[in-house]
Amino acid sequence: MTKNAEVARVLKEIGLLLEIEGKDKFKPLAYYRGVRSIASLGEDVETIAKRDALTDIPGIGKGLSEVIKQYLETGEVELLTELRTRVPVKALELDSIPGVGPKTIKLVYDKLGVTDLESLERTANEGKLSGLPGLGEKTQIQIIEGIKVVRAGLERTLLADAMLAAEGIENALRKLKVIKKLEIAGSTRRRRETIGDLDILVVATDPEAVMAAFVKSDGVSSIQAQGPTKSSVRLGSGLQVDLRVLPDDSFGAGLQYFTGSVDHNVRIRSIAQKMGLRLNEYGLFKGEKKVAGEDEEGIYKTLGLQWVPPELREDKGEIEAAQRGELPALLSKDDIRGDLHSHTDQSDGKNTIEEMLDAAQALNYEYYCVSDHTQSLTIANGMDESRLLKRIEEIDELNASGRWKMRILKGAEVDILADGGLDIEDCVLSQLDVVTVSIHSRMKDTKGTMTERVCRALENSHVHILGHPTGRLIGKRSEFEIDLERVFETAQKHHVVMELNAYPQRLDLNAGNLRAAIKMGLKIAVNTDAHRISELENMQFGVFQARRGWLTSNDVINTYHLKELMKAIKK
Ligand code: DGT
Ligand code: CA
Ligand code: CA
Ligand code: ZN
Repeated sequence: MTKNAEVARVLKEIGLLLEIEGKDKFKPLAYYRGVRSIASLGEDVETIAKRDALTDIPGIGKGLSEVIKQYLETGEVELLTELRTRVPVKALELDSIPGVGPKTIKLVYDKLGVTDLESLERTANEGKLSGLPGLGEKTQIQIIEGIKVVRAGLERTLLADAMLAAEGIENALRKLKVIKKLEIAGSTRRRRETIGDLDILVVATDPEAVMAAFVKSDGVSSIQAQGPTKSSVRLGSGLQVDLRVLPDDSFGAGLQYFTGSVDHNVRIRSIAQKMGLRLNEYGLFKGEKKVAGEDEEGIYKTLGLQWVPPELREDKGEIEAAQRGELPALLSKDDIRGDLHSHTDQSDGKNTIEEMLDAAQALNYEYYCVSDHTQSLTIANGMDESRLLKRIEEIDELNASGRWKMRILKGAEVDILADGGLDIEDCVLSQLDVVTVSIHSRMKDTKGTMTERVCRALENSHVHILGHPTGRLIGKRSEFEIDLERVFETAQKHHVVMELNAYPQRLDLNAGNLRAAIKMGLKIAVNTDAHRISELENMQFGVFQARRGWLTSNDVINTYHLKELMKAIKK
């Protein structure tokens, strides 16, 4: 992992504290500029520092480069330590609240002595914010809402981040010769959107050696408990990791138990009881005799059930389906034949179209759709009709060049305007292979207005896909107010596909929405919305979420061969 995000955070905190201190108007701006350029770097900042080329990065001058060097070499920055004593404000924490920026932080610190999320919440609930200059009743409500969103996100970790952390620990542990088996269990195995803590299970010939190595893993910041069969540590990111050593002959029972969910397990245990059996984390027992437990399959089979994929273990009907032998054949990553939503440097993507195509080709895709933003999204440098027409021509040439075996599809992510109209003329839309429409503005519209807006957009006869239908960003922004049932009905009528956006912070639609959508006969497109090469890998998170929504390959149009895909989206 690169240090870029860490460095950006350090610069951001310095900028914020300088602005709150208020001695210099321009210095904070220089730091914010630095944050933006470090955050969008294509290269590891540490590598650049080693070449002594930090000042070559646009926006990084002598002063900032010294700060970055100090941080990379010592893990600390003198200026930041001093600032934190002079201005005892948890600036990053406050800044992460939607609707709260440097100006507000300075104001509430100066006038009310607010220093962190808790004291801000208290003063907001007491109604003290709305009396401040430039801060009305409405902003106060927005801030209270924002704090709720942040709180929900702070306590849990995004699946993608948790899996990355798990992978690091797993790789280190697997190097130990004494480890015979290792599985990640808990909510991570069930691929929930967010993870409370990591649960790792192992079988080992020397448990003490495993525990000793585990508590010293990279990234561990504190040891919560260390015992012969269970240890817990906390990582620098705040994520807790539990490691359990299980006996080899009951590994399946332990894996089943610690995968959860609790609700699923309660039901499974009661099925066992009704059969005169007893199930716990050591096995399935008839009296004293163990009848299953070495592997999970044996447990489910003995209980008269199909083996249940972990993504379904939420007691949402999977047990009944498993009893009837009717569990769906869930989508798998190998079923995916292409990606229908991606960006390039034509709008706000980081890579050129050629770079994105090379990366997509390496994934063995049969087709790949390039879908940059359109004109009303000015911050993303969206395309107008003339740029889009040029893009269409360019893609025709790229297809003709024969450089890529896959078919390059002509697309756009077209903005839905305030009234539900689109910001590209129909005569241009009609020349595209795949038209995705999305909401990127006025996200606070009332439910009625938002539903009307989206439905009207879906009525346009050139529209194929509704992008990230609820607009949520996990831990950052709630879903828009929208009547999804009506949206689904309209989509069904006008033959529009729903997107499952695989971006780890979006995962939009969620599992419940997906199930509702396919029940109505809608089709789904699982798309990465990649803005850079590395994000093409996010397809896996879309597939996990699709599985949690009970989707089979037949429900997902980008599992189809090109010909069938084109037929499926044809209006
Ligand atoms: P999380 O960590 O909040 O994202 O969710 P989980 O599901 O990973 O929950 P966690 O870490 O507390 O426990 C891991 C699994 O262990 C859980 O899914 C089921 C099992 N488990 C834990 N406590 C209990 C319990 O009291 N009863 C039963 N039946 N199972 C439990
Ligand atoms: Ca857990
Ligand atoms: Ca746990
Ligand atoms: Zn979008």
